[in-house]
Amino acid sequence: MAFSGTRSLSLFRTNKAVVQHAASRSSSWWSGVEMGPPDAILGVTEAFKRDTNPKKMNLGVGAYRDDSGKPFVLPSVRKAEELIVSQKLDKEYAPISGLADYCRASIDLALGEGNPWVADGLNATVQGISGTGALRIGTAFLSKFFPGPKVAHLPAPTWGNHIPLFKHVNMDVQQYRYYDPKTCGYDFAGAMEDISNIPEGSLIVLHACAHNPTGVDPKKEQWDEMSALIKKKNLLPFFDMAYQGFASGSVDQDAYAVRKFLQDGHRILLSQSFSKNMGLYGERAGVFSVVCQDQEEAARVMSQLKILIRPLYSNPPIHGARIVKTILNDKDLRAEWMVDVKGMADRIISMRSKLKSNLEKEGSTKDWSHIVDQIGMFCFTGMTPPQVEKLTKEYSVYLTKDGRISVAGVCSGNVEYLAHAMHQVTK
Ligand code: KET
Repeated sequence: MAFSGTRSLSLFRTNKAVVQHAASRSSSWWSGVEMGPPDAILGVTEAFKRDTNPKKMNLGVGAYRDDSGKPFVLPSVRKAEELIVSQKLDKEYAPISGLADYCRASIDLALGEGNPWVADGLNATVQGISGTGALRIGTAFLSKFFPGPKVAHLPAPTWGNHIPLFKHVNMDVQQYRYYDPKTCGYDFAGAMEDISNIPEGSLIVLHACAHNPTGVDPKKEQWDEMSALIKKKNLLPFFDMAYQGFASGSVDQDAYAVRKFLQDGHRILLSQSFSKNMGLYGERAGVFSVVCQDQEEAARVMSQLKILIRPLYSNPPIHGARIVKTILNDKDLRAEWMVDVKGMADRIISMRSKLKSNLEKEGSTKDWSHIVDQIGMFCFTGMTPPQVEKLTKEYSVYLTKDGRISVAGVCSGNVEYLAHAMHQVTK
């Protein structure tokens, strides 16, 4: 128990004190607080850290590792940091909405340089505490102002934290078909049917690219059809873009859906994260935007976003945002960053094929083609919860219970071990 030592010990010295202690325990403020479960994703890292097996692998959280299995700080990020330090900047508060030039560079990255929506001032964009914080501002805004049903329609499955993000603001969650376990691919027909049954004027959440946890994205033509249907049903699309650049290696290609929906006349919500594509996990650099009808509406929305943020955390941290804007606004650093992103995406792709070929070498007769067909950081392996449990218990390979592995955590030195372990538990 985590009670402070000296005080509770002195209470035990006399019988009277013991009685006092017991009485105060039963009437404690927090006696009704139940022990909660560990987080489905971050709890995996906690368990991994406790394991003493030298062969252990953490394929739980989506965090990129270099080919020797070490956390990776992008060379472009290191350079940006050196530039920032050399400028001896102050540590004043950021505005409530964050650093303006950071917000501008970020939304331009998503919507494209010189895009008409930013040029026309239609976006209300604020800095968020990374992707999660950006989503949390979004859910707070929706809960207060969304005129449609207070229900979020999410893909099945979706990133685990999406559900509590909506529940925390008292919104309900429903899920539309997305993943087909039979093909380990996108259930386009099922998704279209379910979307066509969502009540008009509702909210739909879409993963902009590199869907988590499945690694399965709609094709361009499928996005086009989804956009048309979602327009017809007058649904409000909320794009979560946590992996721009990680699917294809190109930030522009990965923004296809977001830009296409805007071109088709949708007014969207958008959350962005630089955790993955700049490797800024702990810096918490994110962005939330509402693309509005006109400038006057954008100004009203912006005023309310600031009113929501102020009591939540007042204003956001500055260091990560400075890194991002330094990279995005400097031609050479930006070009170097694009190479860094492509390098990370390519290393993941090469690990996918190595994992598949090593499974075949092990003698596995299962069809593992989805390992190479899926994209982004994750592979939804199809392993069952008992197989996952065995993989962790007997081989110290840590992953989420749904069978998702972060391919970004696999490297040349452990891919054979992983294939061996996966074959052992699935044969
Ligand atoms: N959206 C999605 C789809 C997502 O996968 C994550 C993170 C986030 C938003 C938020 O990222 P942030 O670090 O707040 O910028 N996903 C990984 C980490 C996590 O669960 O927190 C993961 O799924 O492993």
